[in-house]
Amino acid sequence: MKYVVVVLGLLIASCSQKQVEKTRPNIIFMMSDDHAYQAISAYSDKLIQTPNIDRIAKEGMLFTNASVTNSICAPSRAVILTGKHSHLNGKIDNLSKFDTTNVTFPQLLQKAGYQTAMFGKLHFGNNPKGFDEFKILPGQGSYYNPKFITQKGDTIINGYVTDITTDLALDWLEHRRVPEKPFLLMYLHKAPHRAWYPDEKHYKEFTKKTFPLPATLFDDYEGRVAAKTAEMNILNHMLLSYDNKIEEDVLKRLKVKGGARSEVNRMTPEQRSSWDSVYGAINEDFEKRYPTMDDKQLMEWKYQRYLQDYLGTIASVDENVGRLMTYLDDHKLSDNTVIIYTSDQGFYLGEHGWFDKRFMYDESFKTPLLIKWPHKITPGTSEDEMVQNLDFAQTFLEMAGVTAPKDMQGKSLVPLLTGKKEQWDRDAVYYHYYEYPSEHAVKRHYGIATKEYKIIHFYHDVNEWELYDRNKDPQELNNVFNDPKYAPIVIKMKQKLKEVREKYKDSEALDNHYIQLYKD
Ligand code: SGN
Ligand code: CA
Repeated sequence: MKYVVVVLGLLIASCSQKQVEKTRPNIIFMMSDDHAYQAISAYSDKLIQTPNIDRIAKEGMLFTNASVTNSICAPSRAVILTGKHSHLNGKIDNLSKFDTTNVTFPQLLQKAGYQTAMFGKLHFGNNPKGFDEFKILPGQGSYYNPKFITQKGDTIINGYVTDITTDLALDWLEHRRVPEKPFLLMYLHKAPHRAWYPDEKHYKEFTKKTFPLPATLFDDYEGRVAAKTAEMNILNHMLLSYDNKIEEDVLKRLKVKGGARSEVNRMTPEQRSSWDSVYGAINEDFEKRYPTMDDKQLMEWKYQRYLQDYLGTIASVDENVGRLMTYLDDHKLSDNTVIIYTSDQGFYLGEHGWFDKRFMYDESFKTPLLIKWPHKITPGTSEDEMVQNLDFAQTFLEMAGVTAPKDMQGKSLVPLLTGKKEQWDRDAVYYHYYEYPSEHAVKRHYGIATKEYKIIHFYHDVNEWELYDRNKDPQELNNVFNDPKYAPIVIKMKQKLKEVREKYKDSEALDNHYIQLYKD
């Protein structure tokens, strides 16, 4: 009898434990690299259809005012993992190594019983902590036949990076997932990072397309000192070889500065011959047309070439997001899995004549954010509150019932996700970019955005202020900082900026510290 009671007791205990596990959701964090919200049809269908990514918003929430705190790759990832601004987590730019003494949310989830895995691009210079399994790309990684860093050493996997990243995630879900545990899966795409190499199916499709020109493609940067000196203009700084895939021989004949197209050298003979069959014709056509092109025509030609390849890589991302979601459906995992889709920052798709990111102007400051959380989020909702990548760590910890460390600086999004908007009181977000002097020559700057205004201070080798009226001038073409009509707003915004810097523990002393570090 005693024996029966003990066995029964154990059975009840293990059943209730399994039930407890089911109450904590699985979390899939999907992030692409440089994916502009302009290139997700849930935001705008002018450029591309992304039905699978859109499904996350259809069944969940679309954030229309999500931003990053520092619009560049590795710093954004460090903010996401630590829930702390760059000036406190120390990863201010892409060049320095991530300080692994930082506590990250995956470590905390792992400690709380989550099974954790990461696949794809991290870009930290060191391996992630807090993961049961990881297979990550070294640095930026490659599109074709990429190398991966694994816990068992480096390996080259033949194929296309976006498909492979998904294969790795599916293989882990299928063969190594522990069903009794909730899981955290970080599924991180390299695409659509420069230099934009689509797979065969999508370059065949996208090189035939023509896209509408953005209204600010020929921006003259009047009134904006740092915009004028930046080196990311499609006409002047995008490379015909590396970016637009014009062969060196063709450029030599046209007497235009050349450059390497290193990714083609990674291709197998079959991949290369298929590539050349499509891009060879583009080269022939360009060689004929180039001698008669003026600057406007060349700008428009480069813009079209840019978008064809950039969007082609996104079509693969969308299809692969679909593959992963179908797996979840087929294995009855969708119902208890939170899916987040975002990018490490936004990107310019010709707005202001640019490619790349880094600035606090909207296209690179804002980032896509779509979240699906069955039974919690009302499907098909849209949210315009100012949320940031800084908030993700605390959000995931709250979803998992884990108390966040006190020194994390974001705010859990759970109230916004679950219809308790009255608990949300943020009225400004903070931004600080550091990587200068560097590629693309975007000067150091910090600022705040409210729903109505944005104030930015460019410092280091300049001392320039900018103010934008976000409602009247959404394209951010008119810097009204010196307009007397806005003098009272300038006073208010400067005061608010000071308060926000103090709140987040940023300071001139830290600005100088990071300038000094950069020199050393
Ligand atoms: C590379 C790119 C840049 C890009 C940075 C940072 N140049 O250096 O255009 O701004 O990455 O991107 S490239 O010649 O190597 O393509 S980030 O997403 O990693 O921050
Ligand atoms: Ca990036």
